[in-house]
Amino acid sequence: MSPFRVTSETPVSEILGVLNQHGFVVIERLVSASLMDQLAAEVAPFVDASAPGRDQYDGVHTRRTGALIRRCPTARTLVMNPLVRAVVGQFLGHASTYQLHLTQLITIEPGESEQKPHRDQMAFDFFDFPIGYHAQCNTMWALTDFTTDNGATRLAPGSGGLLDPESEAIHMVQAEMPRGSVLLYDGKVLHGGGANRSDHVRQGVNITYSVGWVRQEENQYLACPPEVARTLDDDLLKMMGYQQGAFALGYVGDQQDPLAALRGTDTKVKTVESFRETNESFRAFVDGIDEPR
Ligand SMILES: O=C(O)CCC(=O)C(=O)O
Ligand SMILES: [Fe+2]
Repeated sequence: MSPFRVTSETPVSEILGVLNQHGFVVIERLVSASLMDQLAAEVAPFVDASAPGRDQYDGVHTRRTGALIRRCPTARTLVMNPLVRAVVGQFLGHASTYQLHLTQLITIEPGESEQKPHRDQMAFDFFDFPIGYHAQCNTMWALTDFTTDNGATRLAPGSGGLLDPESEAIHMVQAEMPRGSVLLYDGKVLHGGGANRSDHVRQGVNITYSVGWVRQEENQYLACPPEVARTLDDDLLKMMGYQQGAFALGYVGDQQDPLAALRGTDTKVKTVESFRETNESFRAFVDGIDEPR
């Protein structure tokens, strides 16, 4: 794993270099054990209430616990972690905005077998995004240590191209990492949960991000109802999708900004003109619009 490992001191450009080259990178010990203790305590009752998966893909010995923004205040700090946002913001910087895609605690219990290798971008109805186009960037935070025995995520370095998932030639490595570390991986890299041959659970907080123009995997507007959303700060709400995803996406009613609508004020979304600086295609489009007479 060493070529894929960095620290919180590593410059963002280097972290991006590893992510771009291999499809994933591990930042070791990015948050403290006490933050993870707090998160574990908040989420524990919901894990106990989550049913195991119904098929081999979800994992019949795996519990998936979502809605972490609502249920687990400490997960909000992971979603908004500055270093992760710096990396993801640049990785998905080709789009006008990026957003939270899902939050899910994945608890792999003893006896679980390997999950089928897959690319997470298949969630978009198996649409074949062009090889160089990244629609999402994922994180897996180690709530417990991740070891080869307890089911650390398996990944195939450099498999973001056209490699056939069924191919025998796929070489997988495991993202072993101590508690508090985070694995970042793109939506194209082949990966899957590992088998848990140990006598204890493996828990990872899966928080993923996508470009602002796709549908989110977890419905943030219902997973976190408006009465809770109104208690959250603006930056987190924008990340959850209370923002204009692109010039014509996500408005409410008469072109009202979604965050303003939640707060009960009446601000219009930005015009197409305001996207001129950020996007070459917008620039060309806006330049072709006649001035009002
Ligand atoms: O639990 C893991 O290590 C990976 C899970 C995963 O890749 C998924 O469910 O999409
Ligand atoms: Fe996955």
